[in-house]
Amino acid sequence: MKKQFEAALFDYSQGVLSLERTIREYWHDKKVNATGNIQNAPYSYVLGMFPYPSGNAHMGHALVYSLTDTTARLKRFQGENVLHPLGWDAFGLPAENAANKNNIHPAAWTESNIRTMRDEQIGQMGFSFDPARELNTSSPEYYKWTQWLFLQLYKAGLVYRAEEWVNWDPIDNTVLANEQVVDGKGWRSGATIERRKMEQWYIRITDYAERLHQGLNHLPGWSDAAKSAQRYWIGRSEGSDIDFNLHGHDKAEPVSVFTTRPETLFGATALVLAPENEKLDHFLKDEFKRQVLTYRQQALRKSEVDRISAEEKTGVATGIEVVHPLTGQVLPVYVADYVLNSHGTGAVMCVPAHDSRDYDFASAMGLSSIQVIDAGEPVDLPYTEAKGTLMNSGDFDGMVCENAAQAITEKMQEMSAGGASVRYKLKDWPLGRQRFWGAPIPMLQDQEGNWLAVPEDQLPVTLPAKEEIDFSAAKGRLSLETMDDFVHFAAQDGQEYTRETDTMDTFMCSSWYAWRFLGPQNDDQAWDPEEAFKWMPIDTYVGGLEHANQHLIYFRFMSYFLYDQGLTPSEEPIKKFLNNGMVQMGGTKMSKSKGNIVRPDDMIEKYGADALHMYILSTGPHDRNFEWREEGLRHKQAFLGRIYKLYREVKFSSSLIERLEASDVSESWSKDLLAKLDKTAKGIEQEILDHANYHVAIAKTHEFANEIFSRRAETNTAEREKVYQYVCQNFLKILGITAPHISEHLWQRSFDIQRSLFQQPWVNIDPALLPTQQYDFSVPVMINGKKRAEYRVSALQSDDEIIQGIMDRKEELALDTYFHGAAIGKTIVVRDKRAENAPKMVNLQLVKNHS
Ligand code: ANZ
Repeated sequence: MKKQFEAALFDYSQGVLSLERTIREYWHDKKVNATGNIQNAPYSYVLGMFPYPSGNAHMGHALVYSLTDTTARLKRFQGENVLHPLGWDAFGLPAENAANKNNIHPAAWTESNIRTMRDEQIGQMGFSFDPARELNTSSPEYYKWTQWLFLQLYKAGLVYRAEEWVNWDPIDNTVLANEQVVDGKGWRSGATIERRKMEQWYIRITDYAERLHQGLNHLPGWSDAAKSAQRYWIGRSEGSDIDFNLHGHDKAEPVSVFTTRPETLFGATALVLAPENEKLDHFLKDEFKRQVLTYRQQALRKSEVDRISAEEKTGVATGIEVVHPLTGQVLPVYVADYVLNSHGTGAVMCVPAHDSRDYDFASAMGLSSIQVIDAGEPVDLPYTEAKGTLMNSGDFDGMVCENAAQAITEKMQEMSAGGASVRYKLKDWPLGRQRFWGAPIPMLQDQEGNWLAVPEDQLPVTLPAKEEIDFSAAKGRLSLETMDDFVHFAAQDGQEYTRETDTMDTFMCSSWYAWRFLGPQNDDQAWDPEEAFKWMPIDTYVGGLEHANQHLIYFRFMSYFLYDQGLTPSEEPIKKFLNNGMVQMGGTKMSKSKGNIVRPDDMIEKYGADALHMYILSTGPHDRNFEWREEGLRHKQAFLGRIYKLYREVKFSSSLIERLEASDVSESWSKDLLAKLDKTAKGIEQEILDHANYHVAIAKTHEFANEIFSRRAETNTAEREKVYQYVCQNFLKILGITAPHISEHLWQRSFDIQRSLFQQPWVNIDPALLPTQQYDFSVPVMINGKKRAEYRVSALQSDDEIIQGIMDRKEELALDTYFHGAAIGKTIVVRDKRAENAPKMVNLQLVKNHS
């Protein structure tokens, strides 16, 4: 037995690479992975975050796209239209660095990497990407529309230019957004970030801070981890602004502080400014100027993380004084680096008795403290809880904290010296990068220095081509600034203009790529809004949690903006977000720097793509990190080898058996096997689509395979033989969603069927056999062809009852937004004739209301 098994395994493992290659060619020739467009079928968009074309696909790619591929294949089987594309996030520094080093154009480096990754690495995995939907963000056909989008933001008043403190990466020589600074270091270079003052283009993303924050409450398909990362980053905090007038300068603008604890106002013994805060520079007397400027310079060299986490607080006096708005007392103003310029107003009131940072600072500076909250028992200072009643606070004495906070805030409002305020950590998005390899910002300056937008019909503003670059003059640093033909030009009006030489942050390119996949060859539009209404929001999006503070913020912002422009159907771009875990080896993340990389192509060469695909999905819940074990791959290959052998040995009658149900057979052997098939298929659907438990789906696949192996010797009646063949045919669909090559191969070889396995319907699940309550279940609610909700129905309800039920629960189902300005047209309740006419899907056609 063992010998035989090994022989068969030998067979499969010997032939697997050519088997897989042949199958991929077949899929390609037959366009099996083309995006569906069947009327009245749901539209499902399944997307993995697109890769940077570094030239090296890694195990993370294999993991992300294995998750999307299995989802996409299952949904196709279920008869849905599926969009499952792959593109390239192709602008960025590595290409530019490589180009500088080797005097080649970054485009050439990028293209050759794309070829390697597409044709040799990711291509070998056999993922069901539609090749017609490929895109490359560094191609002029793409970045023309990135520039167009910039102009739409500009027209909407969401782009402005300002001189601000920016994060400066001294290795990559460029500005970075806060999102790209991780623990005080540049996210690519690892350089300690400096602060510089520069004039820059900004996107007013903070206009959307509140909506981005609130939107998180309506994302049931996101993990709590992803939502809280976003919540933290947006950093909404409710509090009050309080104004302090400058002592001795009655006419001067007051200094505002932001506080979450307005009830402690009487405990303020100083006012502290962030070092970068220049608002009071004007009032600095000479004897203080020097120390303030020196301290500022020192602070600029520290990262924000180091500043707030430093145990010893430092600071300098400014000699400036302010007046307490309620006591009239004169308080000193300090500059200290524990106050950040980027938060609140860049100034705080220092309340040593009730805030530990202020307490440390006051101790270091010898400032006094005033206790203003009576905890009801003796406490050590600082007492930081907001529990107790007020003391030393004039008219507010005796009030409990919460009431006092409100009363003091109202008082400030009455005095026009502040009031309630909401502040966000999220900052406007500095867009320009002082780099060559990015989408040029489509702005011009006339000779007087006025900025103008490049007219839309003149897009794209293209990067200089290879022939236009003098590599010897570039001296290892390509820079648009030095390329005169790019910078200067005379327009038709005879005027001379200069172009903006900053290029856009690559996060701009990836903030809208999901829409471009709806028609990447479209020359007339960035995308057709009608397509967006079919496909968006994305049904399943897969990628790393490390993007929660970067890409996902920009992506959500863009979607809100596009929604406001009427170009996409929903504010949120992603219904279900699966954040994948990391592949580890020796307990740490696989990475080049650690030298613990296992390359997917090496593994494919040894075991085949199907084994890799199955292994990687079987290692545990998708969001957990997992330890790489090559042994696991060997097991998967052995498993596939056994299946291969079985299908070779069984004599099938070669024809397709369309449907077989319990009622068609008489032996309990047959009924039982059919029931197990249906239960397995249903279980896998639920595990993948409802619970994202891909590993459990694979366990179920193994379990059912064992059933097939063990029943093989029992097919001794005509009925059993037929049932067995039917089950073997259907098992290939189940196996196909995780091991597509071998399944297609066995399908083609064992049965005389012209069409691809992946163009077959999913296992026909006989509802009578399922243990789940068949009279109370969920059906998809489709609005204009796109699934928008799930609704629980009973098989006994009439069409009218179902439609009415949905209309009554519009809000609960989060469908109300689709009904704004629209009237209900045709309604269809699709029923399943094979399942006692139980409702299967509800279609609502909405028509725009023009009245
Ligand atoms: C007085 C006070 C008294 C405070 C007290 C706290 C406790 P969030 O927004 O949740 O981080 N703060 C305000 N702006 C700051 C800045 N630019 N840099 C550093 N700290 C800043 O917390 C807001 C609180 O953090 C504010 O409330 C302020 O200190 C401080 F018993 O004001 B509080």
